[in-house]
Amino acid sequence: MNRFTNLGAGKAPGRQARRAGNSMSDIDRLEDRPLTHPQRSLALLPDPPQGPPAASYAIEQDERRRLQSELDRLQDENHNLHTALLASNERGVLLQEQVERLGASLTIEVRERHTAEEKLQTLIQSITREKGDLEILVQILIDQGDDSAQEGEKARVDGLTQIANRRRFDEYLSQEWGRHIRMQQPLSLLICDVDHFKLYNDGQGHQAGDECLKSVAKAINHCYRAGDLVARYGGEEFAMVLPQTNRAGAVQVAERVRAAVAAAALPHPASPVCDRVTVSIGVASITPPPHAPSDARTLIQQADRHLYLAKKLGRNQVGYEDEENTTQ
Ligand code: GH3
Ligand code: MG
Ligand code: MG
Repeated sequence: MNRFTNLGAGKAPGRQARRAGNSMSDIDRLEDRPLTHPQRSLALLPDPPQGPPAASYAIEQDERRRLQSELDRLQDENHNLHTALLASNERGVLLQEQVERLGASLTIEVRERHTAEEKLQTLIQSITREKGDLEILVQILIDQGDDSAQEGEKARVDGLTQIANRRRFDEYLSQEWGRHIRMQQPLSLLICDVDHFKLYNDGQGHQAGDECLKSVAKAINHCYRAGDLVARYGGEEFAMVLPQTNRAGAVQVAERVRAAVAAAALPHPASPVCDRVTVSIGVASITPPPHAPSDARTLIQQADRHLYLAKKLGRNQVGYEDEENTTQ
């Protein structure tokens, strides 16, 4: 094996490493140092003496061979170390390049993440702002909803007596009329009118008349059951809608109402009927046929007719038809 050739070939990576910016290392120094060739080493040994070999010469030859073999071994070892150093230097350069590449890509990634984080922060801030705005909007809508619900409620209450007003009565009667057409069950209506109320106002004054109407409303309002509606129908007239109630039941309720107003014992000195405030009540009760008109006009007309009858018969009484033919 020609070691010079091998070492010469090994120089190229060393020079390459220096070109890559490495400083002069032990490896380079080792690389540049000329290696001693075994033959040159042999040339240094003295020539054998001329003439017949003596015993000392043989010993010397043995020693020379041993030294030569030791020198060869050391040179081999040197060569191997040199090669290993060059290889590890090359690996080092590759590793450094790899580390530099990784460093560069890490820097880019960190920068990208930083940018993404900034964008995310901006997004979170704008979402938080929008959430705040939406919460305010929702609160405004809730308040408006509450207000309009309260307004709606107010719009259906009579200002004087604080019971349902005519608007609420109309809505409720229409709704119940439709429901009773579907259910095919009797719906009843009472219309109560304060007797000789004009005379009351004339005698007690209009303000006392108002107080009287409040007291009458209170008395009537104590007579209703769940599902019934007591409303101010207009002026000194009140109405009661009695769902799923037949004529007999409605007459009973009407009598209770009449008795409740009488029991309120509101003095009415000018009344030709009684010294207290009294009411006359018209009762209507109808099981609306399946194809009945959608409005409850017939029910109201029947209650009006029976109220007129009660008035005609002397007031302070309940007017109704004796016959059971209340279904129209
Ligand atoms: P009848 O027994 O036939 O029902 O006689 P009436 O006097 O009660 O009936 P009329 O229709 O002649 O008179 C009703 C009176 O009710 C006249 C009106 O001034 C009075 N009235 C209507 N609404 C109110 C009100 O809100 N307050 C007061 N104080 N009076 C009212
Ligand atoms: Mg009247
Ligand atoms: Mg009246």
